[in-house]
Amino acid sequence: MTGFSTTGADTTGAEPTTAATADVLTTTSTERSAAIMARARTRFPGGVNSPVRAFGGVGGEPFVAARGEGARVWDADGNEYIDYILSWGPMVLGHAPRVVLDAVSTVMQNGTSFGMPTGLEVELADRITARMPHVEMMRFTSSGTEAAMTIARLARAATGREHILKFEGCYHGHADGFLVRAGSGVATLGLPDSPGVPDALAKLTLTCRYNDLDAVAKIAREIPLAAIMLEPIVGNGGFIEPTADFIPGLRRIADETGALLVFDEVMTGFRIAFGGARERFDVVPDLTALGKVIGGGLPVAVYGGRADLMQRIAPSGSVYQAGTLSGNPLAMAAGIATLDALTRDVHEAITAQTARLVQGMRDLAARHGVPFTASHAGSMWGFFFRAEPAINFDDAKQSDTALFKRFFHAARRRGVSLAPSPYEAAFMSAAHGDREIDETLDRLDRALGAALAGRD
Ligand code: KE4
Repeated sequence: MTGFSTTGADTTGAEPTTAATADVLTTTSTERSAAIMARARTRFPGGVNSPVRAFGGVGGEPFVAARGEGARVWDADGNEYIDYILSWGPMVLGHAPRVVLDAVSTVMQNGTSFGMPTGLEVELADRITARMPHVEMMRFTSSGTEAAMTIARLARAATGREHILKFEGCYHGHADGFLVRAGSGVATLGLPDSPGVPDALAKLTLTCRYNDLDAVAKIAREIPLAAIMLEPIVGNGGFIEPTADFIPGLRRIADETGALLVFDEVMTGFRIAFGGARERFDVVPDLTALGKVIGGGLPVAVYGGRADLMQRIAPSGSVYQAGTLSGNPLAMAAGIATLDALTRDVHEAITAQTARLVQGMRDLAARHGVPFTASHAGSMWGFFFRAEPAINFDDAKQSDTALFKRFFHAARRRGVSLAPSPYEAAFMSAAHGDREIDETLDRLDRALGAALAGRD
């Protein structure tokens, strides 16, 4: 597949500006990045506005982004990288896609926020329901945290029950009740769970190991659950897929015990399948959270599902949730343009590129003789330095995280931007053409050799 040029620039022929032929980036310097971070540390905790960006999981100086275009990002010192963080999932078309820039530029001429309904919200909602018919009714928020926390509130109101079951390593945003054995930055920083969460609240969140149906059945029989909530494919404990019987089993247990089944698809939505987890696993949840891709890089998330449940949300019902910038017209425009460009054919093409990268990584790891497992679902992928696939977060934690850290830095030095944590998934975009995949595999091959030799 040639590069999906979404920025107007021909990404297939462009010569990378960094000396990619050298083994490591002939980096100009890191002075500008370091100077920015020195100032940032006087303004923000850890110098960042979200913990995982601080590189706590891998050490070293954080990446200070300056610009992105297609599959590539440049740091504040002008070093170029092929990017697989992609803003932790949203940039499914690549950075600065022309279709999104044009849509947002057009809409912003009419104003940027009204605090009133606009037609754009309905346009984006129609596109979501067209691909996920189980999301019969929905409500936009500005973050996945708001979407997930409201689902918890709604599930408790609808069932009259208080306990929610989540899975170790899954992350559903930073609302108090979810910071219990969570994944993502909580796991990356090895936080025992977050101080400040009242015990009385934490006790209402039960956890068990992902893929452990027996444990779920036991808990659900003993304690009335408002909801069983999961990432249909874990992206916040590293990339962990469900066993074949897991999600159908959760549906059965939820139906038998009166709990609601909730898919947190903030990360998996429009990535693991064109129609998300319902299409991939043929299981219909009662409620769903979405985010990231549906905002095309602007702050958008949504919660929705069965209309009879959603009608309980104010002002139709009495379950309260609100947001000043919910349904923001610029964010709606970015989401509409993204989903319109993300056709089934484009999704399949990105999936094929992801498959090529994952297989290429398996092959290079085998050549180096290192225990390695990698997998993907659609345009979301991940890997661990361990021999067998991880089926739960305990498995993920037993991977070779020391080698991951060396590999991460060696890859960065060779112009590949991976997530700075073994407990994060990676992503692919429509802008990653054959050239980017080939360059990536060559650079990662050399990076792994350096990491195994203890070199940078
Ligand atoms: P936000 O509040 O960050 O928009 O969404 C929270 C959230 C909810 N559910 C899932 C499955 C998620 O992956 C997320 C956020 N994902 C992380 C990446 N692992 C966001 C990156 C960050 O925290 O900086």
